[in-house]
Amino acid sequence: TVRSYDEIPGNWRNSLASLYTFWKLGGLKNIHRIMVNNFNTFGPIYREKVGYYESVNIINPVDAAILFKAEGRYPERLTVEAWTAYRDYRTRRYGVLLKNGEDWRSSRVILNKEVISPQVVGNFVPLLDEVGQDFVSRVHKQIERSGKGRWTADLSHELFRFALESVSHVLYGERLGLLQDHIDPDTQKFIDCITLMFKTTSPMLYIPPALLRRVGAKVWRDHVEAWDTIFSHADRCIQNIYRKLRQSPASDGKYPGVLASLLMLDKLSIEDIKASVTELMAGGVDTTSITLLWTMYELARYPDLQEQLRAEVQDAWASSQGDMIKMLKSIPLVKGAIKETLRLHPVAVSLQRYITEDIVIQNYHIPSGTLVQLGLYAMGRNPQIFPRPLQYNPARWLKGESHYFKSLSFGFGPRQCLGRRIAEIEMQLFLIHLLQNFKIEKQRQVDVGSTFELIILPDKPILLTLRPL
Ligand code: HEM
Ligand code: 2DC
Repeated sequence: TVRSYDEIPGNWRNSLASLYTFWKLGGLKNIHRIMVNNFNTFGPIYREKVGYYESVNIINPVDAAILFKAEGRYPERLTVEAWTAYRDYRTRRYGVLLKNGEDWRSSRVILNKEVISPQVVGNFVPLLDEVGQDFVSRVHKQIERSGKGRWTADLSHELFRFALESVSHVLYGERLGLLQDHIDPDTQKFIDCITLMFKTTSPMLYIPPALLRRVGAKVWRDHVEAWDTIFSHADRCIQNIYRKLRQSPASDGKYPGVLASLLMLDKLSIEDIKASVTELMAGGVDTTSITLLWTMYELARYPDLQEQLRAEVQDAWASSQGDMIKMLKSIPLVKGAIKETLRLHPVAVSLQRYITEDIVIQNYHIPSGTLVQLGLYAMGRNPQIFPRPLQYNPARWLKGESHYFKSLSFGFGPRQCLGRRIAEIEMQLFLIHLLQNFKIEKQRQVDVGSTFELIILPDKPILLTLRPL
């Protein structure tokens, strides 16, 4: 017999007890580890009430499958209220990230065609390849300058620039020039504001932004300022393309980028296009850059694995004769490495859906309308799900074993990450070029942990050394 909703284990009846564990385990910046701790205490399903939202948390791939079957026609995540509050405050339109219902679906269907459909993503390859090559040139130049035959740095800033240059090339069909020595201060400010926007979002998961706004709290003011900068900078980029397109409509058969394609398609209003393209631009910076930084860190820790990957890349290069689309089809271990990085260091601590029908998970009844969260970070580190979970082992994604609902770093189904294909191609090409040119090394004995600032980030700077092969 199925047990009732109220029998689900957890401290949900006692918010004070939850608050105590929350605080004792380091609170806000530790959410991912608190979730691991909760699964260890309560088992594979628990119910909780933290701050103003209540949820049921699950960890097993088979349970994830049940969850996603009940997501309905208009899948909905936990609303990040800070983000909607900002748009309401400034009377700005929601983009695809924040829309829901039919409004979301109609935008998403059109965006899918221009951003993740197999018919268009081939167009992104030469654009992203060019940026990858330029990153390598920049590193060679820095090595030369150092006079030491190597370059040691906290590469996060370089990677932010690389990621913004990449996503902009795809969105606008134009280079911003961020891999040159001198970077426009407004662009640097844009990059800094994305990080600040994420950082100021996390406290507002627990304290309602409307309240913080009323008392004039600093986090709210910083959050508003961050989004203001993001929107005004993105607006300038968008206006620039819009103006050019009106002066001389592209017709030379060259792929013009996502924004121009959307404008020419003429199926979304300009305001809708602006809102979603701004989200794509902002969503395309910290996500891929940090994932690449973690990947370089892991490859520096496992030099033999790094050589294996390099060998795969060299073989693929030889057999594809410079045809990058072909090349991307023959690097399974590089792709496994990206999956492996996201298993241990996911961008999103959890995936969430409001279920649209009653379901049974772990023999508990969960009513329609409940917010159910899959603990992505906890799942990736669970030894029952991934044997020897702390081992960075890209080959685990190649073997014959089942990967049923285990590869969920970009989410699942029609509401999954819209930038997924851009992100994947960008990261694969980056790693190809990097491995073909440099050895990646790290300082001895520095173990890097992680911290939650809405997305999961390294808790200290990662110093890496790049040495020409
Ligand atoms: C949504 C992860 C890069 C734009 C999401 C979601 C996840 C995610 C987990 C929620 C999916 C769900 O609820 O099922 C990642 C990871 C990335 C990445 C791991 C890179 C390593 C990007 C990039 C962009 C982007 C590069 C923009 C170019 C978006 C947008 C959504 C989204 C717009 C909302 C889609 C919707 O609500 O319909 N991402 N993301 N992401 N991501 Fe990403
Ligand atoms: C954060 O409890 C923790 O891809 C919350 O590129 C639940 C939650 C809801 C939505 C998630 C968010 C978490 C993490 C960051 C995500 C976001 C959806 C999209 C966003 C995963 C897990 C992200 C980083 C987008 C951001 C685009 C934005 C800057 C315009």
